[in-house]
Amino acid sequence: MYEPLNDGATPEMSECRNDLLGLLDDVREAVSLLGEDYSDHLCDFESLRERLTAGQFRLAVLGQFKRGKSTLLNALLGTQLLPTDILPVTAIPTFIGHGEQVAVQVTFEGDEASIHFDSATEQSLSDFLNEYVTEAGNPRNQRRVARVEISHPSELLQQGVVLIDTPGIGSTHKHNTEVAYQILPQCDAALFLVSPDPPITEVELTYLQDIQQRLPRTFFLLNKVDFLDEAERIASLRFLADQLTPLCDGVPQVLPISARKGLDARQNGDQQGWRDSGMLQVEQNLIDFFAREKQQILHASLSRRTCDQLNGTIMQLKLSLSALMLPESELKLRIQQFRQSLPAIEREKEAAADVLNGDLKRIVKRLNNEVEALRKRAKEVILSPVEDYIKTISDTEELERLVRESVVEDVPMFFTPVIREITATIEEEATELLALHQQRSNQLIEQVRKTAAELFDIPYHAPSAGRSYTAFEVSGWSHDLFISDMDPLGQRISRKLLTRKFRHKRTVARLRAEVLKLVNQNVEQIGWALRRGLDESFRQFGAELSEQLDKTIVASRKAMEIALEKSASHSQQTAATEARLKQTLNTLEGILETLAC
Ligand SMILES: Nc1nc2c(ncn2[C@@H]2O[C@H](COP(=O)(O)OP(=O)(O)OP(=O)(O)O)[C@@H](O)[C@H]2O)c(=O)[nH]1
Ligand SMILES: [Mg+2]
Repeated sequence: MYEPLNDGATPEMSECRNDLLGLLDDVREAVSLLGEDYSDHLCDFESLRERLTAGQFRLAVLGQFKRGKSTLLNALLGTQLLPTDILPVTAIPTFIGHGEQVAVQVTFEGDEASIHFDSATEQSLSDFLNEYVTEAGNPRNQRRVARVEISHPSELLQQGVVLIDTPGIGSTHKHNTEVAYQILPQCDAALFLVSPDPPITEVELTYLQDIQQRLPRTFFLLNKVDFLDEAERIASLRFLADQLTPLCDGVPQVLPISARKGLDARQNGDQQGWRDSGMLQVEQNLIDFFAREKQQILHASLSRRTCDQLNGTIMQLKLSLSALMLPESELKLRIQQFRQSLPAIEREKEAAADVLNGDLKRIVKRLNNEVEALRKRAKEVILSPVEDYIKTISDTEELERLVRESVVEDVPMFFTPVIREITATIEEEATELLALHQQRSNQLIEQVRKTAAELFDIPYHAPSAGRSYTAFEVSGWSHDLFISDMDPLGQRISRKLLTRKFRHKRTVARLRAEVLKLVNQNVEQIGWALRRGLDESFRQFGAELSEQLDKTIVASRKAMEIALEKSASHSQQTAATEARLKQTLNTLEGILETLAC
């Protein structure tokens, strides 16, 4: 349905993608020879291939009902297209991808033919959507809609990004909550929306926990800040940060926005209004994120899923082959033994997670020491020319001007190389630590496979190399992040009230305090970004490992159950079937080796 115009991939990324595509084609060909028993596996590989060809990166807007998810997407698209209301509205996930013109496609469960709708008027498109995606138009999904896709010419979507509008959780429509959970495996990253009315709830925090476990990246937005005055806005952001911090293992960045004001501004071509609504910042962050990380996250996540699925299929093949030789009673006994081995593996998994957390704490402590050393150095370097001016310049206005100029220049000049330096040190340490964890976790996964393999007398070969891990990265540094503006207040008051000499003395004291404050703010900002990068990397890493292990266990168990079924039905496997299984097994093992995961 969508046209991926330009997926923003570098030539290296395109080459990687083509390689993966080629491998998936080979897998498809090999697995399709295996017939019905492996049709699930075939579907999984097909859908991976589709994702890869479309180059689609799926960013979902998630949150409680009525937080303004659909309004936010309308603002980003610059049109009142998705239905919004004060009552729970969105009932069907709606995928929005790039296309030359606005059009809607509705696909149904079962045999019903899909509907394509395009129209020149925004209103008729919106009315059409109302009938299919809203609770009012399509209560409890009576129309059996499987999927709604919108194509839209928005620039934001040009690089193969698909935005997903989702039903809100927590309303009286329980099925909406279910759908909001079910959509998670189809997403690559999330925009999590909350608002101050009421503040974040327990239900949202539980949902967020699930999101954090499954998705490598979540952005946080506090919507509807147009309801708040400045003090309320600060209090709301602080409260939200307090609530989110334990779940994010660090203080997350939350952008305050008004999606409604943003939408109004977009529709009226009001640039200042767009900026004031906070939506410009959201848009820029997203564009930045898509340019920097989209391809990497997508490729990594699809390669990982391909490896996981290949491992599952290979395991099933091996077990099928082994089960051919075993009597049913013996097979049952071995399945039971496998189950009994799982609690010990679960305990080891918990222990590995504890070690990972401990390492994160240690590295954060080291970082804090580095940040304190940086604070000391920054004070010396940035305050020193200021002190020189204070000693030599007696004209108060001139002093003020020179100090300001020097600070604006010195802050980025000092901090740019320093950030690079600290980042490199921390990156190196984090990468080393994570590589060790990777090894431990590979061993654990191997243990599951080995247990199953030994129980079923399958010759066992450990994979030649584990994946190397280099994902730690401090995200989002740019020069805009340096704070180099000093507080302009104070000067006018003192000019009126104080004598010249006294005024100069007061100005000197104020300038020193302001420069010091500025240094501290910058240092805090750097520390915060690095801590966040660490938290994010370790969290993502832990979640990935846990998922890999769980998948291995499920795949092994399923393979055994299928084998048992076969054995129970006494199906006579011919030599030809056995040969076919073996041949496919060889092909898939070769492909897995090429993928090196
Ligand atoms: N004041 C204010 N109202 C907003 C803002 N954003 C959305 N709203 C209003 O909040 C209500 C809910 O907005 P929707 O976009 O439908 O919310 P949703 O999260 O998509 O809701 P569900 O689809 O039911 O989960 C509507 O009346 C919007 O006009 C905002 O920034 N400020
Ligand atoms: Mg909605």
